[in-house]
Amino acid sequence: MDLVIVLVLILTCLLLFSHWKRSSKRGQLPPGPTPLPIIGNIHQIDVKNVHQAFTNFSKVYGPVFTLYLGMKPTVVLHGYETIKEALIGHGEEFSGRGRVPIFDMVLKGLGVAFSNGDMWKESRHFSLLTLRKLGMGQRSIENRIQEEAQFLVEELKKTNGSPYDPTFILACVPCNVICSIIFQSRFEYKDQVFVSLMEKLNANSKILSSLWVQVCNIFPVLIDYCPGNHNTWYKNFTYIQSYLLTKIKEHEESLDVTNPRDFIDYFLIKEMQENRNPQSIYTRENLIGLLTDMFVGGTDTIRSTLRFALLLLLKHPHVTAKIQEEIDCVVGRQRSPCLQDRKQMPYTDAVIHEVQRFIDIAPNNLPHEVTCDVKFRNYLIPKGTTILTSLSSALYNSNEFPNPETFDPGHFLDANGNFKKSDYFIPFSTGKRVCLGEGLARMELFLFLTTILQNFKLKSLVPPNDINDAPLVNGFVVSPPPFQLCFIPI
Ligand code: HEM
Ligand SMILES: *[C@@H]1O[C@H](CO)[C@@H](O)[C@H](O)[C@H]1NC(C)=O
Ligand SMILES: CC(=O)N[C@H]1CO[C@H](CO)[C@@H](O)[C@@H]1O
Repeated sequence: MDLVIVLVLILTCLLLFSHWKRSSKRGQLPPGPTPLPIIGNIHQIDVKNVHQAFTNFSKVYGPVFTLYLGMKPTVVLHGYETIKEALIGHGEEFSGRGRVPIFDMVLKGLGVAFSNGDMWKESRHFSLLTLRKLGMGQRSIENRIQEEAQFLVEELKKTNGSPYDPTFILACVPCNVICSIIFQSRFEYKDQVFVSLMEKLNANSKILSSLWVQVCNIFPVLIDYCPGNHNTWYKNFTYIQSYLLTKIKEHEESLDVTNPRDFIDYFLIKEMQENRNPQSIYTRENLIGLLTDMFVGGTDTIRSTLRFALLLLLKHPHVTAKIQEEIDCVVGRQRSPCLQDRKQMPYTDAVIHEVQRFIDIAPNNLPHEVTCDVKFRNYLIPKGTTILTSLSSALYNSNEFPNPETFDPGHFLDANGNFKKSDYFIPFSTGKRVCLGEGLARMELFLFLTTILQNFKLKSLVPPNDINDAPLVNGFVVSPPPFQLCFIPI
């Protein structure tokens, strides 16, 4: 038989099969564009402008619609009200994590970010509680961040005000904060062990944003059968995880149960208490999974936000000047900024919120999954269906934030210049899966940015109006275009 005929036959069968599947069991899924066999609706989604593509679909099909990414139906939730109704109103049902095959490869369902069920619940509860405990006391997380901010300032001084690309250092800084929380010590930026850890992390965040990996996530069979950079990804994580294992072993030898020092110590203590329980989540493998989650979740997100913040500050020098006035007035030059200062610095607070709103770092959140059959707005979403939530649609809502395409700290200020909260501010998502590091992230963004601006004038290499702030959208996290700037000591 002719190859073409075979292909046509296969395609026809698949088409019939997919129609049959949709018209029977999946009959009550929300409406959406008609999918093609195998690729589904992928050809109808402009990957360069997913937000606009989703907005367009929502105009035709309403705020809840179904897209087929490959063969899998995915329900998209568009608009703040819809997202709130699902992630908060039906919090439990929408709290599952959708499958991300490339992460399953390394985490195997362990840890917190890509796990489900009791593993997720207990891991999340433990992590939040431990972060809270570590947030208090003499060596609190705030102190650790302040200390790291001073090291950053020293490093930036070494550039002598010459043009500098801060991409690498701005990943080192949040990574060191995680190290400090997990195993109590930070690294010198030039430390060989640290540099190679950073290289692996950076290489992997590049891989995560490659087109090939997006394809693998939609067609997971490729991961098992094709060569490709997902293999480097796996090896790099294995390297990081074997380093973490040596750290855990060191901790076991020096553990003092009456005086836990860091995240690993708290976990080991819990592991000892639970060792009779065969269902315990306190296992070596899960600890490594949790630590990997924190490195991955806590490094790239902060780096991208800080870099983007610097770029926007260069583009809007009057905004920078106003923050520096506020720093002069509230903090002065003699001491480091601390979290207490934030309450008296409404303008700075508004700018940081506006940066996060404007850059919209995770436009479609991490995928969720419904944990059981859910009736939602007259539709029936079957258990296990992937749910995408368009965080962009809330952050760029034009009633809540007039002229959403404009960077304007006024979006978070009232008429008297006080900070104005908004429910639509959900860059960390919302509900039961809300970013586990939100508190930590907000501390870092405030302390790092104010410490930088307390110590340096930022100088752009091109006139502010010529600065390109078009984001590079790829994978889960958005990043700014490459740029250099000068840090001129004040
Ligand atoms: C600007 C900084 C950050 C942003 C914008 C951000 C954003 C997000 C988003 C959108 C999610 C997915 C929420 C959902 O599924 O509904 C998430 C999850 C998560 N983030 Fe962050 N994040 C940031 C920083 C951090 C930091 C510093 C950590 C370090 C501990 C962290 C750890 C995590 C973890 C472990 C999860 C998974 C939570 C779960 O699945 O239950 N993130 N983050
Ligand atoms: C959205 O719709 C507008 C007008 O119908 C069209 O011009 C635009 O190309 C669409 N954008 C995307 C990304 O699909
Ligand atoms: C251990 C390992 O496989 N490391 C790789 C991490 O990623 C970089 C960049 O892709 C590779 O060059 C390394 O070999």
